[in-house]
Amino acid sequence: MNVESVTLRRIRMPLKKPFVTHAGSVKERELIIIETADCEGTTGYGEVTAFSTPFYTAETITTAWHMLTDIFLPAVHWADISHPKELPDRLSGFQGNQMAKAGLEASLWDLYAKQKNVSLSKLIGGTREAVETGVVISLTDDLEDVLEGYLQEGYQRFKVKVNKYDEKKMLLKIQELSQGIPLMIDGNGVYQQEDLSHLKALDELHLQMIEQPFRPGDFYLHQTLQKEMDTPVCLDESISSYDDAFQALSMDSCRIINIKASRVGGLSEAIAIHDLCVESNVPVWCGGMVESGISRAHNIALASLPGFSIPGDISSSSRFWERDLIQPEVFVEKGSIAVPEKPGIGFNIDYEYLDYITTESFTFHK
Ligand code: OSB
Ligand code: MG
Repeated sequence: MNVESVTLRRIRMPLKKPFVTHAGSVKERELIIIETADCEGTTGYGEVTAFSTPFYTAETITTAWHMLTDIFLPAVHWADISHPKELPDRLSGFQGNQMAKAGLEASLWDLYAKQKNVSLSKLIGGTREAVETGVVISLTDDLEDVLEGYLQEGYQRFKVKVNKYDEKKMLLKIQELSQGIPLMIDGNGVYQQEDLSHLKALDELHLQMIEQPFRPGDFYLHQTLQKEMDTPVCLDESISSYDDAFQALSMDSCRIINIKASRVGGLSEAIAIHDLCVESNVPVWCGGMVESGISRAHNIALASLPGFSIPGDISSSSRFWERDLIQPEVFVEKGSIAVPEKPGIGFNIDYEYLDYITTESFTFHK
């Protein structure tokens, strides 16, 4: 791939309004944008979607910066890398830190697709011209206010963050306002063993699924719930690798998987999980990380694979941002986003805005 340099930019993007879950609130989104350049000056972009604090997974933007600058970038023999899928193997001696690894791999995928003059979607075997999508309602959003706009954009599924034991009122209100659009909740691991019967009682709401009710790592409790519940269980935080997905499906701990390339350590691992789920007849959807357009563009390519048969969390740029980092911005119409046909991720970088929100940068030369 002739990688010459890798530039990291730490950025701060102001959100229109805070994104709130029971575990944490994001007011300003810190991210790391990674630019990989080859010897001809072609550039690829990726994004590290860890948060400023470890409320979702253990990584943070600061730990990812450290891993990349001090450990991962110097450890790779860049001259030997001929395809992005070789990166995970070169970094396999280092435990965890999936989001740092995934951001770097993403920048290589965009670069490689541009070198081959093909869209990232086509490169990985995407079959969709448009991806169907849903949107997430955060805990403090005013329901009437946000639902009206989301209904106009045609989102095909609503997902809500919940307050434990106070879910039902909110869900009934959304169902009343949302014209039969599928509805699901995301527990982010807030429930415990004593909540099994409480969760089972949610069957009466006919939710599309319930995402990550128990803590990551607890395949047993998810299995127990799925045995007793008609509503499909979907795993998010529990799946940080192909092996986790294999375990979850073998144990029937879930019937749906939310795939985030960042959570599983990169696009190669995400594709492997997708392929396993297709073989096992388990539908998947693409999760979101309150990310910039760069990561959103990668998600669109991933979600164009055939197994992504459920609308994901890929909202329009305007869901979170006054101004996004890409041109054109991501636009949802009738609940779908067109998959770009241009090379790589298929969006241009808004360099002026990127410079404006950069707080620190670092360039590694091979
Ligand atoms: O659990 O899917 C999650 C946002 C931050 C942290 C964790 C999660 C989320 C979301 C996705 O629900 C929000 C989005 O990007 O649309
Ligand atoms: Mg989730």
